[in-house]
Amino acid sequence: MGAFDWADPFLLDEQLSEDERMVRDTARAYAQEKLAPRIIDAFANEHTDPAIFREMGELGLLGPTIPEEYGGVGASYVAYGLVAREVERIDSGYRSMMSVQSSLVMYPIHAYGSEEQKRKYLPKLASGEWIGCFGLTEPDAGSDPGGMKTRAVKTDGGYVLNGAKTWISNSPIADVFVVWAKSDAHGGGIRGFVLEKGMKGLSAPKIEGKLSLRASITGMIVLEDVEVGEDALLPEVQGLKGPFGCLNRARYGISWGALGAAEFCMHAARQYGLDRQQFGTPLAGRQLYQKKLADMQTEIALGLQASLRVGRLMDEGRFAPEMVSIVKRNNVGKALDIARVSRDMHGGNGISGEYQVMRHVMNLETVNTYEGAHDVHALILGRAITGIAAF
Ligand code: TGC
Ligand code: FAD
Repeated sequence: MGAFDWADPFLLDEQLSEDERMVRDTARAYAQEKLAPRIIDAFANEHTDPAIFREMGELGLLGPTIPEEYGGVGASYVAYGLVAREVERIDSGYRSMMSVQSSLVMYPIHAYGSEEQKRKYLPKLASGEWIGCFGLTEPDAGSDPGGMKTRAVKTDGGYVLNGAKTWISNSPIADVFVVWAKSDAHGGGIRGFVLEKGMKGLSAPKIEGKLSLRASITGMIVLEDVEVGEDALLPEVQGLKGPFGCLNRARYGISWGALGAAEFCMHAARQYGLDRQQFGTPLAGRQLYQKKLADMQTEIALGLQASLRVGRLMDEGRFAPEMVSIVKRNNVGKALDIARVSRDMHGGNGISGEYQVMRHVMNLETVNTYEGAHDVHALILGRAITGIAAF
């Protein structure tokens, strides 16, 4: 008979390769030593520290799946998921900063870009010298990005872009903007463009006063007659499958990340219950308290195994987007429930910043909405099950 580890019930650790464990350990040490001491103040003061990109870049945590010749470390998607889990164990906002840079900016430049674009942008994005953002959502096109109004009009030698993107992670501090627009030169089809800070007509105002993801800056991207050359177009993709190809990777990473946040909340509730005495015994000695911990442990263990399986299939080139919808929807929804229950198990202390579980609740509300809202992923699966689109 084997031993049972309450913190790793299905022995996930031994299902990883040595390289994956090494990346995980690097991310864990960085997150615990450098991110954990900053987060309470950063969240309270709505402060995003751009130095975090350079620190992560130095350790190879940005775009880790990108090949070494472009500045990545050629890691597996399982390793990428493990990084997301360690970073989001501290805060979903820090994972957002990392995953936008990796899956939504570096991935499309690598997958759809020209050789010149790859050489120009990827090494600086990998090192964190440049910060990237991804503009898909618009004020009137969120769950339905096909309804976007941003337009690229062909000119001699380039394009003129007009439109507005909103709720864009990293945009106010970004150097590189991957923006999706309908292009008249391509029959109104959706094309990707790589824009740069300082271009005339391009601005990225901050969205103030968020009550969630406060350590990760969010803004708009406003495009007013922004003129770009032909070299700004991502040449190798056309249509919604361009942005969705990026979202598959980011959503997959989030499925791991959210469980990192859930693990933090479960571990915190366990410790709190062991330390806190009421009615003459530790709270952890009560049946109701133990049932909540058992439910948390079960969902986390099952969710991690599912993400590991999807990651392995991604590494083998055999994943389908619907698999990603299952793990994104399930793991984030369950993580949000776990964070809320952990908050309850902390009693009044649960609402204080010091205990951190309320921050995870507030963050996971966003994570449940972005990258395809919880119900939108249900509809993606409903379409796959029935053959009928119910969006
Ligand atoms: P639909 O007709 O289904 O598809 C249009 C074309 O796209 C292809 N496609 C995909 N390709 C690759 N991967 C996927 N997951 C794909 N899903 C669809 C499809 O094959 C088709 O290709 P083609 O060649 O036939 O044209 O499109 P639809 O308009 O009906 O879409 C419906 C729906 C609900 C699936 C989609 O619109 C959706 O997923 N909505 C959610 C929007 C979303 O996730 N937005 C995320 C914005 S970015 C963000 O939130 C970043 S937060 C990051 C952070 O801070 O961490
Ligand atoms: P809506 O689409 O208006 O949805 C509102 C509600 O209606 C949801 O509950 C949804 O599930 C439901 N709904 C929608 N359609 C249907 C339907 N057909 N049937 C039933 N119910 C439906 N976007 C980017 O492009 N880049 C980013 O970097 C980025 N970062 C973000 C960071 C933050 C902090 C936040 C909050 C958002 C970010 N987003 C980003 C935007 C995010 O992807 C969208 O908020 C998300 O896709 C949902 O769109 P929406 O907010 O317009 O909601």
